[in-house]
Amino acid sequence: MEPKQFRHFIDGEFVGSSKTFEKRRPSDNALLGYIHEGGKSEVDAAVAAARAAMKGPWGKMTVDQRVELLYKVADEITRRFGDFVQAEMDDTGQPKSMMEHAMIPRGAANFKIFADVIKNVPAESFMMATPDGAGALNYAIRVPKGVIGVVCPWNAPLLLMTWKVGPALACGNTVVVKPSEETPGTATLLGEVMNAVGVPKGVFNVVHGFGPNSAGAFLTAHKGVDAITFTGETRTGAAIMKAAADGIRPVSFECGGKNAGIVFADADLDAAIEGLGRAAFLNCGQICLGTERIYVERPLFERFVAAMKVKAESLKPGDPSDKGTGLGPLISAEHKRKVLSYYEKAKAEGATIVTGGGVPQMPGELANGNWVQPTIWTGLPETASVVREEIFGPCTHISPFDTEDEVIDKANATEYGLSTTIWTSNLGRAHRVAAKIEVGIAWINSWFLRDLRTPFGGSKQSGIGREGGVHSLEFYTEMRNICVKL
Ligand code: NAD
Ligand code: 6OD
Repeated sequence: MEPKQFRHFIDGEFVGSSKTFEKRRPSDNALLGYIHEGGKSEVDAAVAAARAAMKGPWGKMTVDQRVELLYKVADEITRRFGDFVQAEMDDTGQPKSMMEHAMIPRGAANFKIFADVIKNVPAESFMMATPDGAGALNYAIRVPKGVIGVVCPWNAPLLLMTWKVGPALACGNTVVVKPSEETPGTATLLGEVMNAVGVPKGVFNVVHGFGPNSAGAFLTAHKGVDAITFTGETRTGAAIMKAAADGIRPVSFECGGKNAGIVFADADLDAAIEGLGRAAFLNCGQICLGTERIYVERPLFERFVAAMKVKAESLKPGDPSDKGTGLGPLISAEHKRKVLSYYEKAKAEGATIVTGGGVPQMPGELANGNWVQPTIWTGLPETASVVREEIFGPCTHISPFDTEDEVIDKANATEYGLSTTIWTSNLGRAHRVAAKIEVGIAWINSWFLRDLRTPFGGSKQSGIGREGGVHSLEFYTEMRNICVKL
């Protein structure tokens, strides 16, 4: 495999830096390529290009023209589907089927949905009385915020980048994206797509690099960035918020979680196992909405644990491009060390290990990858670190509960508030419990079922603001009221 060069995309051109760092495949540690590390000068150039583009043809386009271009972006992603699947699979090591059925189609859908939203959004207006009797008309228009800094994580690179870039561009902004240092591939491809369909230069820019003292920190501190949208860890969000305070620039944050799954004894067990098996292990547990703690009503507890064990053990780790592969690796050796340190903590804290807890035997070159076993624990108190802290691995703790109030209290006893998933055949109880869990998204008898028109985001330390459908417009546009004296 010839190593690739992951260059920045600035003002419609791919440009390199003198410093680079290695990108290795998570599945077998093979060298995939070199990522160019952006510093202050690359960020300055990208922000300058983005500011200039606001004044160029992009800034003068009608909504219809922008919508048409964004549809072309989505269609070009679909035309180059195989390239996107391969790039994301190389970067993350996750199974090809997930790339084909979820990650890459969502990348295209994120452009279409926000193109449709901006085309159809109504404006508000008010007639007011005036002393001379003639009155006045107020109407609001939405204008772009300007240059948006987009800081992305590695766990669903294209999906999460386009979830921000789609609405930002639909609203007429320009963007400078800082992809995760772990996953450069699809951001680079998206630059090619933008050029292929004729998005004006400077509208979409990418600067690769790290966070602190690197591209991420320079971008978020840059005075030429008008607003910052970020997905990643809560403590990174806190650092970015400090940078954004200078210039009181608005932020939209989607951060970490420690989401509770709740299973009542009247739940459809097979459906709950299917849903919670995905919530615990999909993407090797590296989904912010996933479930690292599950509470099961006592009469169902033993059967549930036994069935989840079967589910976990049925997930076969393997080459991401093989059809039978059900589990990918963790993103990096560093993340593997973190997850395994929690596996050790669970043991030290007295957990019963129902399954997993270690590293699987992998054949050939795959033995060099970042593999860990899907793991289930029981028997820990609510104070245990694996029950309290976000691990971001394929692991979950299952404990029994006796009453509705008890499980609501347990689910809410966390500084996070991203999502929950509730399983019951009693719909009255489902609605009642969903309304009481302090989260941005509560799923009932489902998990990660997404309608892109709905508000998405986190409560408490899981985020600031909501994106999705018209809610994205709150962040990506400025509302201006125009008052006309008649
Ligand atoms: P991370 O916070 O380590 O990194 C995210 C991005 O921030 C990267 O591009 C990184 O380079 C950059 N960054 C780091 N420090 C920075 C700084 N000081 N200034 C500017 N940029 C900086 O997160 P991650 O490890 O890439 O992703 C995993 C985390 O993301 C988990 O906590 C997960 O829960 C969270 N996440 C949340 C959602 C959500 O929708 N709520 C979605 C996906 C992931
Ligand atoms: O579905 C989405 O829009 C979204 N932001 C998903 C986040 C997944 C986190 O890992």
